[in-house]
Amino acid sequence: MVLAAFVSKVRKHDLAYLLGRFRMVRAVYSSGRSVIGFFQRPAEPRGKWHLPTLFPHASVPDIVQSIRDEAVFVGLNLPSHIVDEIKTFALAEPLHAIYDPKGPTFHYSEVLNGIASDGRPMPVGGVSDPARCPAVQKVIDDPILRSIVRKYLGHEPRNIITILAWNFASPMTDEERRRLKHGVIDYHYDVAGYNFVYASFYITATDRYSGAHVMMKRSHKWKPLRMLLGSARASQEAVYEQFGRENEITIEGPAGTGFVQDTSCYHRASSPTRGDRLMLAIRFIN
Ligand SMILES: O=C(O)CCC(=O)C(=O)O
Repeated sequence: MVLAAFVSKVRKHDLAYLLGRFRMVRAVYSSGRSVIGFFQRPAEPRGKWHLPTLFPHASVPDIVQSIRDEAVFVGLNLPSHIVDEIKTFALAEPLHAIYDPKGPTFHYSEVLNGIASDGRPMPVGGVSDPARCPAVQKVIDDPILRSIVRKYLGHEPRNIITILAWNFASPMTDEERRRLKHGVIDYHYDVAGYNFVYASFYITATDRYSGAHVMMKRSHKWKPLRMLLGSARASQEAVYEQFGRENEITIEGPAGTGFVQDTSCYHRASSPTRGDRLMLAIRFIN
């Protein structure tokens, strides 16, 4: 049964979706990429490594070690001028509904209690191409962040996907949120490619009532076969039973709080009920 479901999923996805969930495959991919990278290494490092960093106090080895051990490092925090610039940008930009990306756009100020002014329920609203914001681009290009990513993955990532989205507080039920494609409120692990690591930053102060990110520490290291071959989603009970409730953390913090995560761990967003959350997520893949 589980195998049949897996095969059918594989048919609908690609090879990376089939293989990227296995730690061994990720390790082999990484080693291959670093060997290729060694021979292709340019005389001068490519990119914008000469830029000043936004994280002058970060210790790259400690952060990488924390992601290896725990699946996350919390505390790669953005300076307030960058937070302010990103927030101003997201307040002014047209947003699209997560469940209707080609539908009518709306602005942050037009959403009240999770309802847009045209009456559509709105769990999440995203900004198109957020790297247009110079402050977002500075975060993407940050030499310390890129060094963390390179050292964790073992190679330079080929794809970077940037998401800047508001999660709107509302009395909406979780069932309604799921129906409106806010399925990440349920525990799941990501299979974004053969290898990946994400950096996320709260642009608004965030706690458990305003959509805090929740995760199971160390669940990136090993999963039983039924969790690897079956759906990437799992019930809270199954995750607690497998990894221990004591390993669950809720990441709360002031605006600017940043965390770098191996999202092959079980994680989820919480449903905001009392405050909106604006989060910048940068996905470094393959
Ligand atoms: O929004 C969040 O806190 C979680 C997002 C997430 O789970 C995902 O993108 O896979």
